[in-house]
Amino acid sequence: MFLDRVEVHIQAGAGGPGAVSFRREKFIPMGGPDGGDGGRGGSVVAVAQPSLNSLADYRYRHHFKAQPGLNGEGNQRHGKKGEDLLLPVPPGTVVRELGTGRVLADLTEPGQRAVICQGGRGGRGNARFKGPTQQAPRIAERGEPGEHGSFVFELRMLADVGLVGLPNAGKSSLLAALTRATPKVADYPFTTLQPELGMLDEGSGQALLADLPGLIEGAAEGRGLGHDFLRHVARTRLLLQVVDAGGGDAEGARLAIEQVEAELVAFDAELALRPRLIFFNKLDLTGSGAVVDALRPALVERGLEVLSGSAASGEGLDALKARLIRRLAELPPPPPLAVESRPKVLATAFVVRRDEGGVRVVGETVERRVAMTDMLNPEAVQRLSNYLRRKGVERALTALGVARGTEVQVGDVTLVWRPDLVIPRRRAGKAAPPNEEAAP
Ligand SMILES: Nc1nc2c(ncn2[C@@H]2O[C@H](COP(=O)(O)OP(=O)(O)OP(=O)(O)O)[C@@H](O)[C@H]2O)c(=O)[nH]1
Ligand SMILES: [Mg+2]
Repeated sequence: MFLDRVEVHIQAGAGGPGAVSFRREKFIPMGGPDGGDGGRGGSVVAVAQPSLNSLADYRYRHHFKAQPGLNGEGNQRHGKKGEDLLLPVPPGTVVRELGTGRVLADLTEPGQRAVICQGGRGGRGNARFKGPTQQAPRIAERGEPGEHGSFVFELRMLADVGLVGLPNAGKSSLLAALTRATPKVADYPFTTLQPELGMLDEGSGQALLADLPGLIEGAAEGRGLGHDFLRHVARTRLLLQVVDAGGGDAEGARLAIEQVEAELVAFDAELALRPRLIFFNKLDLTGSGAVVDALRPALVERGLEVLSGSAASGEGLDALKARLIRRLAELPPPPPLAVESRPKVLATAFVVRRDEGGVRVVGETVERRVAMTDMLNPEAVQRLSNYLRRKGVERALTALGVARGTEVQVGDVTLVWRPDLVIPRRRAGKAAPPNEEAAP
């Protein structure tokens, strides 16, 4: 089943917690801190895999989570890194952030990778908290939470030539006649329901052709099937506009050309500038020659190249093939989409607000700091208190009239607001007592 747009929800792994540990050796009763850092959490990484040609693998699975990093250990051993989670996607997949629509990656090259959510860094072990005033720190950080978010994977096929035209013009017949592809052909509109690729192989070169569902008026606004598929046209270097010349109705054919042009432009004005060939099809039918003769001069006047022939009889197809290959040789490959990175620097600002859930502090750095605090460790809680005071969170809570003992939500963590319990930082020279395990 062809699928070219999916929403995914992604969570990278959290970093592992750092360790609190002290060196213990036979004749060294009070060793220094030697707790190692936690391992980095696994990232979630999209990889362009040439064997795929649709996003069908994501039809039923939308949630992806990478492994967390492991705990740091004593003896300065760092925790093992969480394994990255690889998400294979077909080449041509664009990754956008859901909501903002920001393009985060355009995976055009086979094997190309993009980190979508970065794993959290490991928490620091107590060995790293040693300092002149802190000879025996009993503190370690928890790991940093992994990045998370909702994203859209969108496939924009990397074909060279896009076949566009009204339903029934003979686009699929042409694809079948020019390549080895075997698309469905039938005498009713909207036979083609999804893009189909075929490789045109001429001695002088190759071209990947994409047969698309027929366009009708309003396709750019979502009518018919055209809308979703127009984005595949966006990447092609050359458009092959197929026009039904059978039936002897020159006025109808002229309108057909205009209608398709209008839909292309309505979808993306840039498509008006895309190199384009007009191919009058069904030349085997009586009256078709007159249609071509009537319309050709005005088209040529506009700078368009006009060819004609028949997908059914094969007439004119050699010339068409040669022309396609020659034109493509002159056209540069389309550039990948411009990519914007997600902001890597966390916002330092925070707000304190009251809602039905109680009092909440919202702010990236503050939330991260709280998440990385080991709440069972009094020293760590002390440090957090100092941090919240320095940052002005305390002041903001007081200003809001938050009563002592109130629960305050920060990210996923609930804190109890007790400003009077915050003990000032120890002064230099009065280090914390060495821990009991290491004591003789
Ligand atoms: N006589 C004649 N009939 C043709 C020619 N090309 C296509 N047809 C017929 O036109 C009808 C439509 O052909 P398709 O190739 O399915 O047309 P399409 O443009 O792909 O149509 P949609 O997929 O519905 O948009 C079929 O009955 C074909 O047999 C041609 O060169 N000559
Ligand atoms: Mg078709």
